[in-house]
Amino acid sequence: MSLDRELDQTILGFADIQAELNICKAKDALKEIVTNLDLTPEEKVGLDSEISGLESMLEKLEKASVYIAVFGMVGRGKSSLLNALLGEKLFETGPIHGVTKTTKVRQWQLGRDNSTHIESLFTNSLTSDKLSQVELIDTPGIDEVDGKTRELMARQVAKQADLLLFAVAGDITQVEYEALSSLRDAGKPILLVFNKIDQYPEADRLAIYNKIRDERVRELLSPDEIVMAAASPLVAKAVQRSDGSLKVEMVRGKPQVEDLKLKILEILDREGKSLVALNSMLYADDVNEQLVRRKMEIRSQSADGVIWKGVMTKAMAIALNPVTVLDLISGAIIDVAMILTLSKLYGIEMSQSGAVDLLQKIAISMGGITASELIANLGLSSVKGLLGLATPVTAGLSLAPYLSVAVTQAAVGGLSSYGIGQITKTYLANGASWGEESPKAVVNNILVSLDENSIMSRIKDELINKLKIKDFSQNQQQ
Ligand SMILES: Nc1nc2c(ncn2[C@@H]2O[C@H](COP(=O)(O)OP(=O)(O)OP(=O)(O)O)[C@@H](O)[C@H]2O)c(=O)[nH]1
Ligand SMILES: [Mg+2]
Repeated sequence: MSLDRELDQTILGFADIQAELNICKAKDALKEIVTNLDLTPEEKVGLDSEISGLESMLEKLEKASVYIAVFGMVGRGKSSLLNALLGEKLFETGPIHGVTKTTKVRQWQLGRDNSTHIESLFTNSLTSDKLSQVELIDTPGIDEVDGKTRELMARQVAKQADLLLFAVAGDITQVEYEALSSLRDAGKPILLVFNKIDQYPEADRLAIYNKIRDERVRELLSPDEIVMAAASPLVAKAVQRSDGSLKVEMVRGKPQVEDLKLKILEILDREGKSLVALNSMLYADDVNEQLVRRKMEIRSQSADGVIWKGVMTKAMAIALNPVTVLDLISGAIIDVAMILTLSKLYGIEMSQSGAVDLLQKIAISMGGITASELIANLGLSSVKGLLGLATPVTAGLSLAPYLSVAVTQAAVGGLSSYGIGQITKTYLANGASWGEESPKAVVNNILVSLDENSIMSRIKDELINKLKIKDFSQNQQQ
């Protein structure tokens, strides 16, 4: 059997090493590779941070919990806003000021049984998913408790929260400004929610909004941190009197909190908490189309982030690892970790052996850039192996040719992970199915659509940057 075939077997004949492939061991294996390499501290930092990045991502996915707290003066609709987000009246509300006396927490329930078409794609997998949750924290009005206690309470809650909402119901007062300003000090993302907009005619509402934005909170908040809502709007309804005549009555209408939901989602995404947000929002009621589309976009962006992380981890491992066979094994471990991470992102339960199977299937369908091809076509393995084994990576003079080979090889390895990642993403987005077509056709379509050159040069650039290889581009051109 040729060496290339043997290597392919190593990758594809995973049955034997499946047992080894749990995430912990993968991490250990990667760490060991790093430790055993004769690397400069600088090089180590690069690889270490990649590995721990992937690690912490996995951990976060495993036990992520996000806290969103609402603040504001009494009666501004804090509890109503949270209820509107929940789609359920879990927090007590009422016209008398000071309804909420103490801080209360409720979980934003997942897995509600009111799925729309797109939601149902994920339903099976998510209902049993204890992964991520969003906790909503309601607080008493800031003018309900005395100054010192208020300050202390607010600060404590703000410290635990990942996102702060501040509810107002019109132009903001001095007390509100001061509270907002001290909350800003907590260093958490804040949304100022202008609630009860149904109480103002359109023109007034805009005037107030503009005033808040341009005059009141200019120094504290950027315009996109302000959002309008009506948590519990009053709407006119015609009702029939007993004598048959009609009268108009004000009743509670449907909450308008879509903009708020979108903003929350955007912020959590920016803070690297999108997964959690996605899962919950996906199952919150009244998810409108816009929200669903945005969620799909964000999910896709997060997936691309995960893929890129996998790509660079793989590229780094290959670039810094002088033993080709190990490259492939650790490379496969990284791919498996990437697949598992993506499956969690898409809320699709997948065991490690499931991930290995999927990788195997993809690798077979990919053909073109499987491991053996990557080594054989470039004819780099021996060069790299020789250089890598003969001299420590850091041995001055030999570094440049080694790196030039290593970086190219790493980029090819990274490219294959990129392909694997994109294919996995498509598969998962389709509800863990290849759809109408054969896996091979799906894989081919995706591979054809990849701009290999630009992906490879992006990997190389980032790699060179990470390894802090100076003058490398000159070497490469010679
Ligand atoms: N018209 C209108 N009324 C609202 C809206 N949101 C809340 N309300 C009403 O405002 C009153 C106060 O709402 P809550 O949610 O209890 O306000 P809160 O800020 O939690 O009040 P405290 O707990 O007392 O500090 C209730 O009667 C709500 O029905 C809204 O968007 N429009
Ligand atoms: Mg309340």
